[in-house]
Order: sequence, then C-alpha cells, then structure tokens
Amino acid sequence: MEADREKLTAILKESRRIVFFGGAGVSTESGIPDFRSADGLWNEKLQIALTPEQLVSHTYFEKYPEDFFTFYREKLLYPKAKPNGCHRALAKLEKMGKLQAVVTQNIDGLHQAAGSETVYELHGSVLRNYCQQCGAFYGVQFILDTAPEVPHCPRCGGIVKPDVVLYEEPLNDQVIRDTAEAIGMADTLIIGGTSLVVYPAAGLIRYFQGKHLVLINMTETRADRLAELVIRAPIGEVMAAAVEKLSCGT
Ligand code: CNA
Repeated sequence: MEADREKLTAILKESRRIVFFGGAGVSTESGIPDFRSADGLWNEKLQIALTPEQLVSHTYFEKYPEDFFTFYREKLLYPKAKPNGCHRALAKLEKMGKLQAVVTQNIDGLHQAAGSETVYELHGSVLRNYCQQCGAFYGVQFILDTAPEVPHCPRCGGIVKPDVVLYEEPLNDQVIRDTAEAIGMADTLIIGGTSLVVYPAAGLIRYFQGKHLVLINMTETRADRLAELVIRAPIGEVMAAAVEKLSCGT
C-alpha cells in the first residue's frame, strides 16, 4: 500500500542508527532461492527424504561428505548472482550515514558485493573456505573447480570446509556480541526476508529497544505483531524505492 511505503520513507528520514536484520528472502530477487521454498532431496543411500536443514548439518557433512558437497554446490553456490535493489539500498543508507550495520543470516556475500562495509554474517560465507587440517584458505572457485569430488587441500590433503555455520554448529561469539550491540544501539530495526525460525540467529532481535521496528517479508513472521510497520512485498523493490525517494528528498 502506498501509505505504508510513505511511512517507510518517513522512518528512514528520521532515523540515524538503522540496523537491518535479514535472511534468505533478501537474495531471492538475485535468483538465489530461500530455504522455506526449497525442496529437500531424496537420499538414495539412506532411502529417506532429507530437508535442506538436514543436508547442511554438521552430521551430514561429517558422515556423507560426497553427498554434502553435491547438495552444497548445486543449491548454495550461485557464483553469477548479483546484488539486487535491497542490497544496493542498504549500502547507500550506510554511505548516507544512516545505517550502522547489516546483520545477515545469508552466506552469499551479496551485501559486501553491493558496497556495504559493516556486515555481520551470522552464518558465515561461501566465499571463504579453509582446510580442516592446515587451515589454508581457498576461495569459492576452488570448491567449484574440484567438483564433483570432495575438495581436498592440495598442500596437505585435508578436507576443505566452507566457512559456513552448519546446523548443529555454534555461531561465532564475536559476531553475536557485535550484532547484539548494534541492535541494542539502533533507533530503527528493519527485519526483512527472513522467516525468523532459525535460532539462535532469530533470537538476536530481542536486543532491540529503539523506536521503529519495521518488517518487510512476503509471509507472516512471529515478530509482525511487535512491528510498527509490516510490508508484505518484494523487499528489493520496496527498499530500492524507499531509498530512492529519500535521496530525492520527496
Ligand atoms: P527462510 O527460512 O528461507 O525464509 C525466507 C523468508 O523470506 C520467507 O519468510 C519468505 O516469505 C521471505 N521472502 C522470500 N523472498 C522474499 C522477497 N523477495 N521479499 C520479501 N520476503 C521474501 O530463510 P532465513 O534466512 O530466515 O533462515 C534460514 C537459513 C537459510 C539461514 O540460515 C540462511 O543462511 C539460509 N539460506 C541462505 C541463503 C543465502 O545466503 N542467500 C539461501 C538459502 C538459505
């Protein structure tokens, strides 16, 4: 609705310390599917259907590295994806001095590709990969180039693991602290493109004590009832239009 969009622009205008908290829905307009809409896979060896969450779990990685990397390369790596209107709008808000941090559950690196500088990646990034044995660093191209094999370190032979927080693995303590602090200091928290069902990440929004809570998501979330403004529309288009209006001063 037009009135909601006007309100979003007004909130952005008055805010000085915005924090954005987002998830997979932020990147669907860049062609990367989210998890709630993704199909799981039928595992031939186990003879059971597995959800995306089970397929990117620590147990699965340890027990079935071949299958893990097949799913991972097919469903989580999108080397050609480009930032969309939401990524670009957030980078612009940061440059305008209005946005303090982007907190993302995404692992695709698209916020940095759009120019955002303070990005807290709660679940890591597919762009960083480390040998489990010697710690050598590898970029995403190495994971692609070694397909269909499990990527092994050319130096020591160890398995190269994506710097991605798999299900059953803990989040990075420093990233949690930085996120909690940024959200706690924010005057406006924009939550977008996330189902808010993955914990502990989703629980971090409880640190917010500022003035404006905005929710932009295609489907209902548990935080809708707490929000001052709820917009159910594609977030790339909504954020791009709001920041464009803000820049034009209309
Ligand atoms: P999710 O649980 O898949 O939820 C996505 C939410 O976004 C849903 O509620 C959708 O309705 C909503 N949505 C989808 N498209 C749009 C859009 N264009 N505009 C507005 N809303 C939209 O994803 P979450 O991030 O909440 O949490 C689950 C996991 C999935 C996180 O840990 C991510 O790391 C992981 N994941 C990341 C990526 C990525 O990096 N791009 C892709 C797929 C999954």
